[in-house]
Amino acid sequence: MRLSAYFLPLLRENPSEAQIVSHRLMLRAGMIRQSSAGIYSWLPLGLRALKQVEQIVREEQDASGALEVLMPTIQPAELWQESGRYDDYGKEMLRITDRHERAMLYGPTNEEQITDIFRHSIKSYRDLPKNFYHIQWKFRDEVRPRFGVMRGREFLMKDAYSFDIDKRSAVTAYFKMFVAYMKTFKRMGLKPIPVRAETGPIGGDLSHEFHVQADTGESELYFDSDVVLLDENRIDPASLTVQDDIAGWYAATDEKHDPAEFETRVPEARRRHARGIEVGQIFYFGTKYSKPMGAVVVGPGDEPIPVEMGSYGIGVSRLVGAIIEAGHDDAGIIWPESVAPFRLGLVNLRAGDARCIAAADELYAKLCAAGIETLYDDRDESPGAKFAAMDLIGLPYQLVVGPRGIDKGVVELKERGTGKRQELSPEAALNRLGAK
Ligand code: 5CA
Repeated sequence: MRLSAYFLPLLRENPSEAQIVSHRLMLRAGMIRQSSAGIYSWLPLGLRALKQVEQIVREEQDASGALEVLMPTIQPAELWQESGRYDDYGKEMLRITDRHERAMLYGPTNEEQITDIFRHSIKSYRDLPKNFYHIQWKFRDEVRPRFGVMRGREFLMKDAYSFDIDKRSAVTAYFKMFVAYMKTFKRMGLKPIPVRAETGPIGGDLSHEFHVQADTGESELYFDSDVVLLDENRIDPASLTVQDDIAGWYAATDEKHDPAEFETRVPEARRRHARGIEVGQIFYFGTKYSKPMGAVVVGPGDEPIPVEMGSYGIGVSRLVGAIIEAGHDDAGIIWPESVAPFRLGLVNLRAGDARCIAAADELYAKLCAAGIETLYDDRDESPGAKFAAMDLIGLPYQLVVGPRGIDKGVVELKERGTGKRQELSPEAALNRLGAK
């Protein structure tokens, strides 16, 4: 993509409304634009990052065996009246009346909707287990939307819903998701901290939240620093002791924190008290929705069995902010390669110089041919402005073409994360980037 033809409305100044670094950087890098409180448009660069995050989430959900569906954002109130949550949910729910005076709502979550789909089509224990997920916009009329996409009112969530015949297999489904979540967040370059959590308005008695440690996080965590050693590849979701294995590491939100247990179980040197950003939460809640809504299957002995359910959320749009909180420096964002909106920024330092244009155009053509996602700064701007822009948007690599390099037959390759620079022949640079 040529920057001259792109839409990248960078801001020079720090926007005064942004209190945390990810919000500041997302605005300055032209990724998002606020529409109203807690509601954002995603501009081209931001949308590319959001799609990258979404795709990793999708791949790991698919790998876990969950089936992708797409449910609507607008739901009928009757479904929520059936589960009993219509009145409980309170002012966070955006209630809408259609032209026929029917009560509708903009979904804050989809337990009722998926249970309705399930009960209409799945009638036998033989069709279980099942896990359905979708990646869809949600609306919660938060009292205090803040920190940009971190606590929005409209936000993108991946939510999955599992259906099982009994508690044992429902808990297996729960820990399968636990493993999928660890893999998902690690692929994004994060160090997820899974903690025991309260279930809140979703309900149930088993829940974990997944956090990214950050001083700007809204949650307070107490954990054993060894929790980062938890290796999801060694968790067997079907084992009877899986809960004990995971409980082996002390990690809890402040609501679930037990100071006495913390002191007995965790040596002082490993006790951590830190803030975290909640990027996902999983719940096992048994028959909380299946019973009132009649999601019942016929069991092996022809007996009716209300199905055992769990639900599993990931804050897809929040993750974009969380990844930036975890990866930035004074100059701007530092994207992990897996979620970077482009892999490479190609910079022509002299937009008016025929030799530079020819060399940069040729590199650009080769990079495109090799399928390397490149943002090509071909604008007529000062070198300083170009370097600052590239550092701000934080693509993993920068390839710089300038007149002095051309005289020597070299280009400069810079790694954004380490700041390491290297002069290479154009061929060697393409090689390094895997384009040859
Ligand atoms: N139905 C369940 C699981 S599918 C559920 O709604 N869980 S949740 O309430 O924990 O939300 C799932 C994830 O969405 C959270 O872990 C968080 O990462 C994200 N999220 C929740 N509220 C917001 C918000 N206001 N802005 C951005 N992300 C949010």
